[in-house]
Amino acid sequence: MNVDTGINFGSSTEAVFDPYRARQDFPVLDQTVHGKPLAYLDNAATTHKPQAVIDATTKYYAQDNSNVHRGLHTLSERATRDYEGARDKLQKFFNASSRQEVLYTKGTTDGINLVAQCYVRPRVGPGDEIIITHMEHHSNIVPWHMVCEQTGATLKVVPINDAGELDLDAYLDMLGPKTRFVSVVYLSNSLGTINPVRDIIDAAHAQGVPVLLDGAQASSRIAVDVQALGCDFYAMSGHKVYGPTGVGMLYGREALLDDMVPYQGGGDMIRTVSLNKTTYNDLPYKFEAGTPNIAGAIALGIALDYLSGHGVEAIDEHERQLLDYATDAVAEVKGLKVIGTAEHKAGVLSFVLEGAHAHDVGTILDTQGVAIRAGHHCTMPLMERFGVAATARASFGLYNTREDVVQFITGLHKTIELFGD
Ligand code: C6P
Repeated sequence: MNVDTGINFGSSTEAVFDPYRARQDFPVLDQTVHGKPLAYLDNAATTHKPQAVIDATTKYYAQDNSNVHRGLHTLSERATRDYEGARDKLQKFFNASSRQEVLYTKGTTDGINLVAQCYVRPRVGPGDEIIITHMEHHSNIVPWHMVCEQTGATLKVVPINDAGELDLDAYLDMLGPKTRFVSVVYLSNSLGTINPVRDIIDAAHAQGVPVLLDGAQASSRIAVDVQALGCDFYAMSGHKVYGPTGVGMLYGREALLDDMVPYQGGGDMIRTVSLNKTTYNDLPYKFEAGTPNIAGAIALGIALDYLSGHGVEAIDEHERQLLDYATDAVAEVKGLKVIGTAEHKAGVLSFVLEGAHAHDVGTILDTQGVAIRAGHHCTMPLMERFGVAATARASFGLYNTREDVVQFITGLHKTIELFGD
């Protein structure tokens, strides 16, 4: 199928990436688990942090700890400079057209909820439709259930095929005069599918419908340019791009953000407050009530520097090679079925093993020093679609090597040995 995933495959062929060298930047990898070297293959859940990110966090607390935008003293000036400097890095990394379009959040979940409550909720009512897909993370389902309950709007769900690819024709049929919003995952955490987001956005825009992209998994694996994609909102999490937990970004087109009323009130988001009236601050501060995760934001900026230093396209190429290698290897494992075999896929290998529950697979692999995730991965409707309660999932990061994959495959054979034929 000829689809537009928004990825330029042609631009990265010269990049050379050395995971063995990169590993040395991640102190957590230098340990054994149950007497075996750690093979960390749970990067879709969270990525580890390079020393530079850890150092940036320590430096903030050790040298600059202060609130931002408030103090006139030196420490506060330094904290504010670094915190706002990280916003500039986010703007550049995702190519937002201005820093006003870059909002700090707690992460992807927080960003989607903000859009659901501040943009969509006031603009929909009974009979209106919101479109998501069958492969969404709960973070891109539950906020829409809430909006539908609050407003009487209806949730429409784009089906997927057995490979875990969207049915684009069904999507185009679904888009219509009642559609008010589309919210879609760019790269599925449970399947690895990369969705044709450019096609999805173009079709929605042709009907005047705005689109949010859930970029939780895409941001470390695809060089994302929000202007080139044309998305209206883009949500991501710091901890999935080798940065800290508890911080992330919501990109929004300025015209839309300008028109939105914040749903959280408090310090920093105001221009004036009297006892009976508040006027709001300018963008982006209007949506950033309260003291933010200052150290997290600064360290997120450092994580983006780190990613840019290697080049996201080079990292993606490396992860694709590992994914291909692992996919070929598991094809030889008796009784193993891969869930998610999309043509356009990255980063994630989900599977079920005949005769063994995914949790048992995860537990036995842990005894072999291999960290994977087992469960529904916060995608219960997707598990139901594939008729499974759970999958085991190996997900790759920039520091993984072929040795990690070999350790994983060896662990799988051990699992089969323990569970018998
Ligand atoms: N997926 C996983 O193991 P937060 O928790 O806000 O940082 O990210 C939520 C989220 C949203 N969308 C997608 C596609 C995601 O993968 C995630 C987080 C983790 O797959 C934890 S459930």
